[in-house]
Amino acid sequence: MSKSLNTSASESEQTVAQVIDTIAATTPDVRHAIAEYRGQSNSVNPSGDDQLAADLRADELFEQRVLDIDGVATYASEERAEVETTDGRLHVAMDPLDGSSNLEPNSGMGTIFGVYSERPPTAGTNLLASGFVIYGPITSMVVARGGQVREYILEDGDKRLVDDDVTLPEEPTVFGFGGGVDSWTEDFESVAEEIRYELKLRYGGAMVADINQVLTYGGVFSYPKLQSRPEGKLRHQFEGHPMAYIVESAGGRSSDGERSLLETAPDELHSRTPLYLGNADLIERVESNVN
Ligand code: P6P
Repeated sequence: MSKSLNTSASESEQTVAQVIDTIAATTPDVRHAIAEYRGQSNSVNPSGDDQLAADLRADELFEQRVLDIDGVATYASEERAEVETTDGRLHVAMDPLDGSSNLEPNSGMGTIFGVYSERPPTAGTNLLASGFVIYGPITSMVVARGGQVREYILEDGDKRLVDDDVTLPEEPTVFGFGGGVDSWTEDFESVAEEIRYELKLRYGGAMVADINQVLTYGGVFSYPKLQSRPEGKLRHQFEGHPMAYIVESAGGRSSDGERSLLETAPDELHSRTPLYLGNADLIERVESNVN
């Protein structure tokens, strides 16, 4: 089906709004899939991580509905090797089910998305909007767009605004560091050792929930470079960029250890990156240690 191409900025704005509403409207089906598809899929994603059947089902649901939106040209996902294309102008990149390893213990999980003006792999400076959903005790959605961060409660896929100006608290109180102390590099371990005595540990194994803790209480989240894995674990395009755009829009900072995560494009679609996100002074302390 040929679709009318967006030809103006306001039409791009409309497309961004439609992507956000389509993702929200898909969440009841994803929440259902989480319950129905708890098993393994006996496959791995392009990054080499085990894929659950729920990962694949969530990816299928979003791909179908996002590509149906007039003005969307491509759909890229952590769960699929190639970028799917159609007529359109904007580009959507998603982690359809972030933290699916938490499915077994029924802990926090979510969906992460970014809407770009350029086809991935591309720099985060080409983001027009990004956001995440948490399938928690309630289904909530955080969206960054035009320098503003808003939080919604989702009921039957409809958005209800609960905070129209999400900003990081001045005084940080929580930290969450992935990878495990035995796998950290010495330079990260030294700054982590300082921070652990100053802040409260909040690490749940799903980036969406851990970043939401930082947005709520102030602090720092990191999945740093590791001794055996200098590129870290998390994906630059699907996790790093969208979350960096949100945290920076909320008054915080992001870093890959040297500069804002948004300033660089991943070498490849599924490239990983070390990432540090949170209150600016904490990110500066980490950067001055990990170079
Ligand atoms: P680990 C989930 O699998 C994820 O991609 C992120 O959401 C999360 O921050 C990280 O990996 C957790 O990794 O090594 O603690 O299981």
